[in-house]
Amino acid sequence: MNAHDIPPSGETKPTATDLQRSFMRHLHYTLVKDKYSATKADLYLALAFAVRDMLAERWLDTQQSYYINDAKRVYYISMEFLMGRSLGNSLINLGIKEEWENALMEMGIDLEDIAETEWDAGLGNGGLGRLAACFLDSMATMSLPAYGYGIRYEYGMFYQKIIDGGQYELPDNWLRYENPWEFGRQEHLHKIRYEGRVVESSDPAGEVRHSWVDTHDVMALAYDVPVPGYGNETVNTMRLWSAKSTREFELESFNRGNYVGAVESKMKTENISKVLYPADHMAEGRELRLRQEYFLASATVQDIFYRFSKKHDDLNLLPEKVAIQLNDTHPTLAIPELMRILLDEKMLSWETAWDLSMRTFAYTNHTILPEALEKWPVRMLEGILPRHLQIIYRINDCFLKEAKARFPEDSDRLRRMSIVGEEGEKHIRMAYLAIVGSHSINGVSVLHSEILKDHLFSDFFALWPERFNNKTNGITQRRWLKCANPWLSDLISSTIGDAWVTNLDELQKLRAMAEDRDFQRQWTEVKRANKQRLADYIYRHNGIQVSPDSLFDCQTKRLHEYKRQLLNVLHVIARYNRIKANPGLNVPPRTVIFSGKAAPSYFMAKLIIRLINAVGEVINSDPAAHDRLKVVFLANYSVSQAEIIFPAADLSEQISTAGTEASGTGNMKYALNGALTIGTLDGANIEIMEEVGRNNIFIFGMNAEQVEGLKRAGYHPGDYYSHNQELQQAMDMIADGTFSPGDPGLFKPIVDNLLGNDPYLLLADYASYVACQDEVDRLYRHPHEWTRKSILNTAGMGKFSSDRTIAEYAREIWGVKPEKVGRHSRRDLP
Ligand code: 26Q
Repeated sequence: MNAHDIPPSGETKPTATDLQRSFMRHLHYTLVKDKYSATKADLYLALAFAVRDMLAERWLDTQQSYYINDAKRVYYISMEFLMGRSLGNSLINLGIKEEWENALMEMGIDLEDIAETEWDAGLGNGGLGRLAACFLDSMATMSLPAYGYGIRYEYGMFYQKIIDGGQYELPDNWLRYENPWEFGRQEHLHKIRYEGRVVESSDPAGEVRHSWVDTHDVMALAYDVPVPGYGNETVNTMRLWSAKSTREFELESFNRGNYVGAVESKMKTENISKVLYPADHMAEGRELRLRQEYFLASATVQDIFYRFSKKHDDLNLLPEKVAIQLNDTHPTLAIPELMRILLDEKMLSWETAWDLSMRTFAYTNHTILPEALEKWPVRMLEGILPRHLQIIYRINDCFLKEAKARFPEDSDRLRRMSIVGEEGEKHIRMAYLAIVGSHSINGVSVLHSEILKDHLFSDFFALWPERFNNKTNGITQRRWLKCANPWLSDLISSTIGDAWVTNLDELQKLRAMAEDRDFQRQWTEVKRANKQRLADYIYRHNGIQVSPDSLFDCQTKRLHEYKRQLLNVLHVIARYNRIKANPGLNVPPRTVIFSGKAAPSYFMAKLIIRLINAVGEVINSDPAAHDRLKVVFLANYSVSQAEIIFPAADLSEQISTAGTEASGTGNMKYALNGALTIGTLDGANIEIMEEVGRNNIFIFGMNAEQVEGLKRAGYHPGDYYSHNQELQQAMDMIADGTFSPGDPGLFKPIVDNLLGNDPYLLLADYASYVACQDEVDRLYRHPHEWTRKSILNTAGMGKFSSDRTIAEYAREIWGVKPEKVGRHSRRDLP
């Protein structure tokens, strides 16, 4: 029926009347609202439903094409998908934003205004979750037969409030309002089993077989979200699982007569998909997290099997038809789960099952920080997943045999490599399980992949060098330039055409314009307008007035010691002291902007947030600094807030200790929007430098090798402190309560940490960082030079499109090819 409103995809664009009719129909019949009763949220929903209708035809056609042509599929399994808002992105990818803008304007409705009522889908912590979202966009745009599989958390990443300078976490009840982008699929449900015990028997051939019995079961219910490609007919699926108690469970427990008790335990089973863990590191073995990971792994593997089996009964075809990418170790239980199904249900031999499984799975590592590496106590696995523990032990036995054949007499090495760790409580090392069970292991930047081979996984690299490879991260230019920065997008497109939207290398053509004064002027005007927009946002949310003529110096990312927000703060304090000591000091005015969440249990990260706000309080209220320095902490960093910040930034802070940030992707988003980077030779910063040119980036500090060297030689932070007057003064102010007069000792732990056992060697890079910031000041005094470099940054970002990243995964790991979407008749009923 909707097809009566909006003509089907492809051929012709709908007229304003078509769009208005569809919008009004949803307002009246789907929402039952009129102009008197409709709220802004209703207008948003009516529009979302109308846009959704336009995806439906393509979505069905896409899935039907994959099915009919029996395409090889790729499954991207991730505990996190940080999608942000969908409306603007769908409009852009459908190529229909302007048409809707005009159609709504004729009705007196401002598209941007109602789009803002959409709640972010914040089902992720940070980099890893957003990478998954960018990958989905690229896979759809490149017409790859791909699926994202994740969990439909009822509560996403917490909402961050700043009260008296400190972080408070509020639940993100994102499903409170109707979510127009999801479709519950009651028929796609799988039973997920926990606990119970394993029974051994022999089959007719005399083989030992295992059955897993007396389990406690939960159902996984599918919710599908459309993922439209840009400018093509593809709409892929992101399938998120939601936990529901089983019917039997309900019948049984309710019949026992304890009604309230039964409801209580029903709620407990449904808790599995309740909340995203808000830590981007491993908080000590939380049982619920393990249950979540298995829930995702098992539901997804069962679903993959179901889809595969509709077309095939020869299991040997599995690796030819299915590629599974594990987004870090979080979904690694998919490996023993696939093995369990092949062995216990399909009755394959161990050797066959293992060979098929290995050729299907690939693993991406996103961190080398020891505290983020997943380890699960054997005791916990034994209770929750007894059959999987057996399988993991057998995987380990087979693996250790292979390793021993290759390294006989090297028992030290074998102990190091064992999937079962024996130090302290016996545990399973999930990264080793993922490596042993995958045919491909990749890092996310050149440096990071080298560190994996040379350090973290060097024993495995020695055994299987051919399995290791690099896939440098990327970002989707559709969201991070075209949607987020329409003014710059228009300027670029009117200058070099719009092919960059699907081929980011096209941006190179901007190089020729870098010195063109007229182009520079337009470039500056766009930046200035974006800065005004951010300044308004800052005023609305923080009540602080900042000048769009000041240098916008931004560090937005999770709060983490290794990311060294403290290095930035120390520089801010030193700068403030310079201004105080020399009231006539002629420095370009700066606004230093921070945003980011701290894991709720991460004491030091939360204290750093307090410090940033306290320093801001002092500086922003000091008339002496008034026209030269402001410090802003924006609450609740999110995808939609990031979309306002990136386009407005002059300077991007990427200052992690070399060797700690696996890649970074914010660094790419800033540079794409014309910010200059001040950064260390870490993660993808190195590759950004190579692409934009050494003269167009501010590099400081030790490289990864020097960091290693200094650690080996012995790091003595006290030396830096006592030999640098400015540094000493700044640290003393933190320690002595200058920023916490009511509680002078508040920030002492920060200084103690920096002078104690700081694994991130912050003080060692301080002098180099400040000198580099002085360079930044010098360049900012030459607006033409600055703008030239800004243009060259955008122009050099072609490599960092997630389209390039995905093309590499598709060719080198997955073996999947673009699948053209055909038009299929829908007049035939089943
Ligand atoms: C693990 C166990 C239990 C609970 C939580 C976790 C957990 C959750 C999230 C561990 C790590 C994460 C997230 C990691 C992450 O975001 N890493 C970032 O990945 C980006 C994409 O590759 C990189 O650009 C960043 O450098 C990296 O820090």
